Amino acid sequence: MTKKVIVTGANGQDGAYLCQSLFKKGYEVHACIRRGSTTKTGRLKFLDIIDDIHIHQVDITDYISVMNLLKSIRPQQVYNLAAQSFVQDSFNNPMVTSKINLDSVMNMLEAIKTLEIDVKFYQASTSEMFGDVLSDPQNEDTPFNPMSPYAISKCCAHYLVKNYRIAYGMQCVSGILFNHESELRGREFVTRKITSGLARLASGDTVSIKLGNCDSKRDWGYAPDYVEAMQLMVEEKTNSDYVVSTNTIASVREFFTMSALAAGFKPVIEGEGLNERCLDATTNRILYEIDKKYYRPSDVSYLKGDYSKIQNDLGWRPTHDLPAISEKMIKFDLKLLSGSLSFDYTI
Ligand code: NAP
Ligand code: G4F
Repeated sequence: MTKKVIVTGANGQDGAYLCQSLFKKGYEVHACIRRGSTTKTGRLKFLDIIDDIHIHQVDITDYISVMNLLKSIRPQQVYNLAAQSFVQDSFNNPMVTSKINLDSVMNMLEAIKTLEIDVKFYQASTSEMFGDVLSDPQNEDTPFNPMSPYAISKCCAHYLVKNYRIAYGMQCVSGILFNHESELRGREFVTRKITSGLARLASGDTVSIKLGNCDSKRDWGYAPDYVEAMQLMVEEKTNSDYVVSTNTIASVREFFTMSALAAGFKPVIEGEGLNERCLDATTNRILYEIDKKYYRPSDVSYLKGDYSKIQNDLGWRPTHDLPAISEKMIKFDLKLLSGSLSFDYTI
């Protein structure tokens, strides 16, 4: 029998790759997206799967809508990826962030419990929950120390999933995923902001990229690898949470430098703090400058994940290192600007 699966946040970076991967493996994919004045399906169209999956317009913050979705499909698997996922925005909109990131999980779990559906539920937890880290590297036993309304909402959702598992014996797991990027990453996140900005500069534009805290270090992986890890967690018999990461770190500054080299620049960094900037040694043009508006009220300065549990239990490991990811993103952004590729994830 074909397995039915619901993916929320289906037109997000991870959602689109996940729908594609599940469809290729023979699942009946029900993609849940939010209704807007224009319905956003740009990533699903770009991956050429829009006609292969079932699209449902559902606001996951609305219990009745979630209940009706689950009742009508009665899936075997649910991947809950929908979220207000931009940390910086969560400082400006903490209530919306909490509503989307927490209420949606409560709605899903309550509806599954009430309908008594035999379903495995996956929750998109995050390394941001480790926040101001209390041990290094971070693994499944590292205590949480969140530093933003986003991270706090994700901690609450994480504990909710754990509680439904313990209290009601429900099959629900959380993947604690470290940062993962790709050609389909949203432009507000720093990696894509850098690669799309560099492609613009390489194509002749002269307006420099404005960045915030370049000392920040992250454990960056490749999104298509990470959606495979999610599926391994859902397919496994036991209900276990897993860290998914690369166990390698780089600073924002280091990511910028490798991306600038991949775009054909010769980056030279000078100055400190708010006066830091990066020049191209060949043309003397400014590539980036610091703008304090991109600093966060409280930031996470360092994240490094230990993925040995998922490697040992489920055989998962990352297949892309950061220079390879950066190069893919730069090439993609250059093609978009040259017009040889067409993709608009905002529609
Ligand atoms: P993303 O690109 O921002 O996608 C999030 C999706 O959620 C968007 O398509 C958005 O729809 C949808 N959404 C937001 N509010 C909704 C609502 N009320 N009803 C229905 N859909 C709604 O995020 P991502 O990078 O794919 O991440 C997927 C999940 O993993 C998120 O939960 C994120 O917090 C978590 N996560 C991500 C990373 C990472 O590095 N990428 C790491 C750890 C955890 P619109 O397009 O209409 O706004
Ligand atoms: O790319 P970012 O916005 O990603 P962040 O905050 O780490 O969050 C992402 O990863 C999380 C997993 O750990 C996910 F849960 C979350 O949904 C999201 O996908 O920022 C990365 C770092 C930060 O320290 C930030 O302060 O880069 C620093 N940064 C420096 N300049 C900047 C900028 N970030 C952004 N977005 N824009 C800048 O100009």
